[in-house]
Amino acid sequence: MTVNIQPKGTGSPAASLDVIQLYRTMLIARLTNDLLKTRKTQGRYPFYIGCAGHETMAAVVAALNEDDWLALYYRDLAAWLQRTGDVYAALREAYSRTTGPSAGRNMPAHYSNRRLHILPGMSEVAGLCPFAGGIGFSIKQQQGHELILCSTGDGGAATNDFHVLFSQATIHRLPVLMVIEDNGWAITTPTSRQWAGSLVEWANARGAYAEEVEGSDVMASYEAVQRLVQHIRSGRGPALLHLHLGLLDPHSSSTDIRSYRTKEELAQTAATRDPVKNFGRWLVAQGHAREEELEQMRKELRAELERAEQEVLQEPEPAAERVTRHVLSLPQWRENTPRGTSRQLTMLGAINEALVELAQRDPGFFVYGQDVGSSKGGVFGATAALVKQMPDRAISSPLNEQLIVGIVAGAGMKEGKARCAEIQFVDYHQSAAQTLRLAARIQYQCYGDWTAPLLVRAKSGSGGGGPISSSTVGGGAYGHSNAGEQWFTVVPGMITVCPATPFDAKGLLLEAARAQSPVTFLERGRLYRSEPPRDDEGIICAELAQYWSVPDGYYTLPLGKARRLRIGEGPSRVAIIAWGTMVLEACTAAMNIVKREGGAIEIVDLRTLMPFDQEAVAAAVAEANRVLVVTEEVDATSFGRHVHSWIVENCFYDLDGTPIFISALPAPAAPYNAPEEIAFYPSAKTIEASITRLLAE
Ligand SMILES: Cc1ncc(C[n+]2csc(CCOP(=O)(O)OP(=O)(O)O)c2C)c(N)n1
Repeated sequence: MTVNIQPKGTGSPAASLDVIQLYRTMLIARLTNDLLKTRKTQGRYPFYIGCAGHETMAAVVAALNEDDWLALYYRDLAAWLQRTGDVYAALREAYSRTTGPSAGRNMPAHYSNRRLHILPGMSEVAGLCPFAGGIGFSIKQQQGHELILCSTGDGGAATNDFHVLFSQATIHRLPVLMVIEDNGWAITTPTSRQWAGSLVEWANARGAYAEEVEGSDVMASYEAVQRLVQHIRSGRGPALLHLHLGLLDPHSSSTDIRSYRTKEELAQTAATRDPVKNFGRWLVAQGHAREEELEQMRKELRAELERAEQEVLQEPEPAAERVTRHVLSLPQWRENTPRGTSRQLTMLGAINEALVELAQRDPGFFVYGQDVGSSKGGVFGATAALVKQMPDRAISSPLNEQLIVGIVAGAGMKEGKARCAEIQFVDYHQSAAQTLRLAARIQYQCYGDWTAPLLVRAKSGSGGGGPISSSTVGGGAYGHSNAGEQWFTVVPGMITVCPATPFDAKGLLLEAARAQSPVTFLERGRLYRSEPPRDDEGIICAELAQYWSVPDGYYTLPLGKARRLRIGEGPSRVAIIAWGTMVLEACTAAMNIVKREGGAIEIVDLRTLMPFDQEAVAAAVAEANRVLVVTEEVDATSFGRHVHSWIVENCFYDLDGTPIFISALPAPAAPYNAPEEIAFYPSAKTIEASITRLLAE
């Protein structure tokens, strides 16, 4: 099937549009809609959401180039058909066939095709918007000639996600065309509840060129889009189209249309605002076609669709065995010996070096976050070296964490490689939580067609500098001291890393940038400038101190592999499972006990929290027969509790004593004042007391 696709780089006038072909595309969308609606009523599948009244989107896409990017929503079947010509996709998604755009995983009407630049459709209304901003950002960074169209409904225009896109696009003057398909309703809620005043005036006042148009007038819509596209392509920044439409069907197959719309309004909408009928009338009036020809086309297309449906029904359905496929992509680690000279470095120094390495090796790599482009290199100075050496790769963002994650995630999706978001304090990632979770889901939801490589670095954990035991208090308090792992390790599809030493921080960060799944890289604030831990007599822990020596240049360390540290001689008597700051606390505790009592204690530094190294944990427990898990998360549902529970379930017969769990206390966060803060966190002393108790059991 041929479609109305403009070749690259042309801005052809409306006259060059193949109007018959456009009508045909819109008609296929309507006929597919009607067929699928009927099949749902016949009980052939559980759900259908339609496009009737939104077929004008074919004309919107007809005004674009074939390599422009599309972030569509569930009413955009006509846009999909206009870009792909694929009449099978909607049928395949409805019948959940492996041949469909999501290989049968997503609900009907969620369009996606990486090769054809169509982003994976999300059920979360406007959930794609922040990613679309990231695609636009990447196009601009790479001086591409394309643009991205991002569509959503009038309800979608009220979401944070849409407002994030609007800010991304206007602040950075991105090549983004935002289309609000306003059909008057968000399920049963009228548009007047979604925004106040004029959307066009609002957008124009805030830096986007905006127009509104009656969408059932297809040619007027096409011409409006041409003007908006011209504005964007001339480098003047984003544009917004407020497209007024009439919704001809209920919201979805689960909605009773009569419960919120009157008979009269429905009849009026169908009579006057049906874009397919209106466009057909226009074609006849303008002499492009005769009514009988359009009717003949309708009959032929309906027959063609029914044949396609029969073919689709012969295609395979997904097999249950594949249910865990495409959840996570860990990079295949390649053995590499660091060749650079080693120097003593802080973790902050190691992170600075890793970011410069990444930028030098990958021309598209950048760090994006609050203050990261200042000469200070962000509030902690992690990008100071990057700013000095390659200033265009450290880009300061507005103060909006979802906006930050969206830019980086979208750019990573487009380029197939992770770019880096810096979240100043992990506590503040929360506005970005939805975008992060969606990024982690993308690979699964489209069965590996798209991935969302994304590196999120965040300062996390107790405030202050140095190990808790040797640096008194930190004063991080609320908003600056959350551990964070409890938020990320529960997200399927996400990798979570938390290094304890400078050597590991650099090697793991360099490896994390190779992952195709999103990585959250938790940097413990206390460890940024920390020295190696010491025992009560001030003796440095040599087993750990060696990892303050960091090679120059590039090296990587495997994700998903723990580091096993043995303090003392002989078989280990206790295994301590720890990560981040707690590795240092555990080393101090172990040194004190071993000095007093002899023997050995093993500390398993997980390094990667999810997926964690189950083999190393099981081996350490099997040797010591006693185990202790220590985390600085608060005592609620937490990652530490997960590891503890995994040990109970999987290592039960290796245990000679109760597996101990140590965490911060069950309170919202560490208070600012010193006595309460010290009481809040676990420290070497708490760990030491637990080891003594465990050994006496
Ligand atoms: C973030 C989010 N909140 C709620 C829902 C449930 N929901 C699905 S569609 C919808 C209405 C969307 O309305 P609008 O954006 O106007 O699009 P329309 O369906 O009218 O085209 C809602 C509330 C959802 N999918 N996502």
